Amino acid sequence: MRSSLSIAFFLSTCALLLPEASATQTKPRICCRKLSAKFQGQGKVAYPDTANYLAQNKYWSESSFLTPTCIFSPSSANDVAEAVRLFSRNSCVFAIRGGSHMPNSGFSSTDNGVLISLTGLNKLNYDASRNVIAIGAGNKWTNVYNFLDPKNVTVLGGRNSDVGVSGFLLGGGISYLSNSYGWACDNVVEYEVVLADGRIVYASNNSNTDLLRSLRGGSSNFGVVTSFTAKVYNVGPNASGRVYFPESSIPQLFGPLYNYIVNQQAANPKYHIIPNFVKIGTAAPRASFTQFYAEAIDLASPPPVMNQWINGTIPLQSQAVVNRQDAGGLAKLFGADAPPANRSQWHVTSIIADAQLFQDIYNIWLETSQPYETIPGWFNSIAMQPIGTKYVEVSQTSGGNALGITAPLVVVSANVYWSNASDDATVRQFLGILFKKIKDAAKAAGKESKYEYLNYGAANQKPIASYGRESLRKLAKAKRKYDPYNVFGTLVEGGFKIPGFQAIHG
Ligand SMILES: Cc1cc2nc3c(=O)[nH]c(=O)nc-3n(C[C@H](O)[C@H](O)[C@H](O)COP(=O)(O)OP(=O)(O)OC[C@H]3O[C@@H](n4cnc5c(N)ncnc54)[C@H](O)[C@@H]3O)c2cc1C
Ligand SMILES: *[C@@H]1O[C@H](CO)[C@@H](O)[C@H](O)[C@H]1NC(C)=O
Ligand SMILES: *[C@@H]1O[C@H](CO)[C@@H](O)[C@H](O)[C@H]1NC(C)=O
Ligand SMILES: *[C@@H]1O[C@H](CO)[C@@H](O)[C@H](O)[C@H]1NC(C)=O
Ligand SMILES: *[C@@H]1O[C@H](CO)[C@@H](O)[C@H](O)[C@H]1NC(C)=O
Ligand SMILES: *[C@@H]1O[C@H](CO)[C@@H](O)[C@H](O)[C@H]1NC(C)=O
Ligand SMILES: CC(=O)N[C@H]1CO[C@H](CO)[C@@H](O)[C@@H]1O
Repeated sequence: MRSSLSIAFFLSTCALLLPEASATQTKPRICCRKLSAKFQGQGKVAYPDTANYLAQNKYWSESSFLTPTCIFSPSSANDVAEAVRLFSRNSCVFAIRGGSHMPNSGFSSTDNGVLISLTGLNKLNYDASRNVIAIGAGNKWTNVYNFLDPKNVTVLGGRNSDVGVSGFLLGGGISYLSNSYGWACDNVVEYEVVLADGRIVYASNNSNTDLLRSLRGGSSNFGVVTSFTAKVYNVGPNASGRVYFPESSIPQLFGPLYNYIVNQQAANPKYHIIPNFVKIGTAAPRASFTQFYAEAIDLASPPPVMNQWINGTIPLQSQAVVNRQDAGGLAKLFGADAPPANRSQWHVTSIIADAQLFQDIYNIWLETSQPYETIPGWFNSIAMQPIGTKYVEVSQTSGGNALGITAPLVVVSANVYWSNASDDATVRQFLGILFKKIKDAAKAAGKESKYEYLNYGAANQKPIASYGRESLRKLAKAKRKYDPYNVFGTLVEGGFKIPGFQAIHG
């Protein structure tokens, strides 16, 4: 009954809004012209081959690069409101570019319409009395950390500082402080949002709480978020670093990793680890464990939860790097460590923690990737990141999120880089095969989990569908209320859609 309703609704939406085939070429030009007229003399609308256009049409991964008809660079929520109202009224296709780190082509980029580039929404307003910071949606985490580090406070943000604030927070957000405070999105107390009809609304604990919940995982389906107000934490001195293990040590890691997840994580919320396995070209694989401890520790004698990886019981490949750093500092370090990629693709699933399954997944990954490792520029990694009990608890006490996670799990994600566009199809095929095998192994072990983390999703995945019935029912209800004509499902062609509200392509 629900699905037939949404189909009927959806069809009426199409009739209202989808441009006719013959009009698809001229429509974006008309919208660009109208935008240029509305914002005349303000330098906010840029056309191909101009310096402004080239400056805003940059992506972390070259594979996201497309050629929008024009690029609109707002400097206020009002500017965004004017533009979105214009796009809705004229049925113009548009895309929203935050920090440009999502490597899925056509998500924060478009070939068929106007690109709204949020870079100019770069305000940072720290309110020490309320312990919050209002962050303009065009910021990258670097700007936020540079601003807050001297104040000795921090927020839950990217573990790589080059990542954008917007996409990260709208998909969830795994931060160095998540084991204490949950998903980064659980720490956003207010969203300023431009809806499809051009209204500017606020979603918080006191107003539009259904929108607040929907924006915590609902990505670009409800509006253009122009500002996020996030909780600020007084995190004291801290320690961090990264340790590498050689191939021969890898089998010894899975038992302790399982033990950490089920027995140690909840009791050590200040500790955070990113367990990652890396294969560069035909070189031997290695493990790379990034660590963060949000407290002053004796570096000569680290707490056992950290020491188990760095004291040599499991032989290391290279010296553990454990330094005093602030959260921003480590993220900035790793920002420099992961330079923009030529081509990049993520893929994601989740499992229930199990030591044997970790080992099996590692073996599957190694075996399945072997035939592909001669692809030029090959960098292939797989991470197993625990989402512990705190993540689940915190979202329940901070107004809820849309992710639908009710029990701890482990996010398993692959991230591949390569050089040539001619290898795109082969790499995507590889990731499809790899994740089918991983899911089959999890099922066989009785450890499957449906959740797919949106921010690590490939374009052909459906992460929002993985949030579960209860969450989808609430998302659909909020969708009908805040975007009744499904502008963000149809005119915004790219991005992960809510089932029943996706655009028809082709
Ligand atoms: C090197 C690297 C490191 C990463 N590290 C982490 C990490 O530590 N933790 C983690 O959880 N994730 C991490 N990620 C994943 C990251 O969270 C996602 O790629 C995220 O989507 C990036 O956000 P963005 O604003 O930069 O991306 P964009 O590509 O600009 O946007 C992503 C999506 O969000 C939409 N969107 C962006 N801004 C808005 C807005 N204001 N309103 C409405 N819709 C909007 C876009 O249209 C697009 O669909 C990392 C990614 C990379 C490449
Ligand atoms: C931040 O901490 C440092 C070192 O503890 C201290 O010297 C400095 O005054 C602090 N800054 C602020 C703004 O509190
Ligand atoms: C390494 O640290 C772990 C955890 O504290 C401990 O159990 C182990 O005995 C230590 N090994 C060595 C060689 O110090
Ligand atoms: C890209 O592919 C071409 C043709 O297959 C090859 O000649 C070239 O070396 C590749 N580029 C890189 C950077 O390896
Ligand atoms: C939001 O409301 C919930 C429930 O009333 C409360 O527990 C939580 O602390 C509030 N969060 C904020 C940030 O005010
Ligand atoms: C990869 O990207 C860099 C920087 O953008 C560029 O100089 C180089 O030519 C690209 N390589 C390939 C193979 O496309
Ligand atoms: C966020 C934060 O408080 N980080 C601290 C980490 O430790 C360094 C060095 O002790 C401090 O300078 C940072 O302020």
